[in-house]
Amino acid sequence: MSLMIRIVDVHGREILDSRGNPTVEVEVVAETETTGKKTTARESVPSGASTGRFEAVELRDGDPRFFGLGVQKVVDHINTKIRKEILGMNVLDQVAIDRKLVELDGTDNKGNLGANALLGVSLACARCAASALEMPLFKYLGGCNAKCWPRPMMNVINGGVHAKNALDFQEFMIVPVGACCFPEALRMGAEVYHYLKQLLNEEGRSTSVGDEGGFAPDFANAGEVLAFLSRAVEKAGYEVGKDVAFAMDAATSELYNEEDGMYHFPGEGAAAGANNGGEAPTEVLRSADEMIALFEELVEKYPLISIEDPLDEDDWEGWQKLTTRLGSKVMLVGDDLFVTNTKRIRCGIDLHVANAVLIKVNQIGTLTEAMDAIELAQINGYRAVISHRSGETEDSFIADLSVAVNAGWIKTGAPCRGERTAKYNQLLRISENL
Ligand code: 2PG
Ligand code: MG
Repeated sequence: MSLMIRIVDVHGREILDSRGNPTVEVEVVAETETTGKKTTARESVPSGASTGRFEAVELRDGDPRFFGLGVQKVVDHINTKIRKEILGMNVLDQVAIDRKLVELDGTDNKGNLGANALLGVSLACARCAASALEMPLFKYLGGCNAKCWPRPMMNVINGGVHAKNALDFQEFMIVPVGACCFPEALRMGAEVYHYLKQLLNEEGRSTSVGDEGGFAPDFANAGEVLAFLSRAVEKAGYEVGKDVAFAMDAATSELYNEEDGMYHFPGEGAAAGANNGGEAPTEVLRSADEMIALFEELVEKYPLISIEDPLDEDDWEGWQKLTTRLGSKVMLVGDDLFVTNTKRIRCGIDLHVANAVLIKVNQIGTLTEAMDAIELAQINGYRAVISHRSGETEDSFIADLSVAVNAGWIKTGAPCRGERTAKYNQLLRISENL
């Protein structure tokens, strides 16, 4: 007879995320049948700013509270419709729970109950199950073969929609490729981060931080950022490329204009104007081919090992061309392109597009579907990069998930701001057991 740990309560509430916007938190209580022991676990839901068009729907109230961003309707769905159906289920039956959630919602995009309602319940059930079994979450999720620490991609320069600076690309990350273990990787990243701050200070540039904890000064373009980061790495006593490499999230769906089919760089244009003695800024525009040429140039010049969303979320043809040209040299990560959705990942595999998938649990809405996406990627030779959102909470679920699935990569911001360090610190704890 299999162990029964019955769900006896589900409770949702509205809390705040790292941007001060409302998000969902869910508590699940389960009772172990044989002992009567009750276990409570809690999970919360992150939220993106540069959301992909094909992501599952994050439901918001749209009334005057919190500028329309309240989640009271979502909380109500959790505490009524979802609670009623989930009560009595075995918390160990994650797949059955997630299927029930998807079925209850009944839409393709989770627009009925909200992916934020489903995800909170789904993750809280998994954490409750692990806790009831007195197992570390990563072991519960991954079993006895969970053994691989993820290399952190630390976003130390923020731009795009994550900061109010002139930098058009969204994220510039350092990757401590020379580290022997996770604590060393984190130390190296944190040291470079502090030297970067020193350098910015010395040059009178801003050291205020963006949504993901990276600095957000004005840089004219990607090349300028990567050159500056190289100096910070050297100043920290590391070798650029050998000890510390770079990664970018270009997040180009935010720059692409469907009407003219071009990528728009307003910040780069303004900087060029300023350098020309204050002439009126002319916006820099690039075609898909020019974007590919730009990335080829950057890869040639800098140890750039990973580029996320280098082209628009629906430009499959451009992605194909780019993958042929750069796929053997760097990781090409689909975020807005794949949205953690097995249908879109399958499409990418068939078209030989990209070679890595960004995994964001809230893009799809349940743990089972996110794990299916990881599995599909991995069995087809695609890397899985487990990722936070720009709006986060102190929750550290994704740290455990990254080890559970032996992903090998995690991106969860700068080594700064509590909601980012929560994940890194959890990985420090987990590393003691690896
Ligand atoms: C991204 C993410 C996380 P957001 O684009 O990869 O870094 O940003 O959560 O705003 O979509
Ligand atoms: Mg992205």
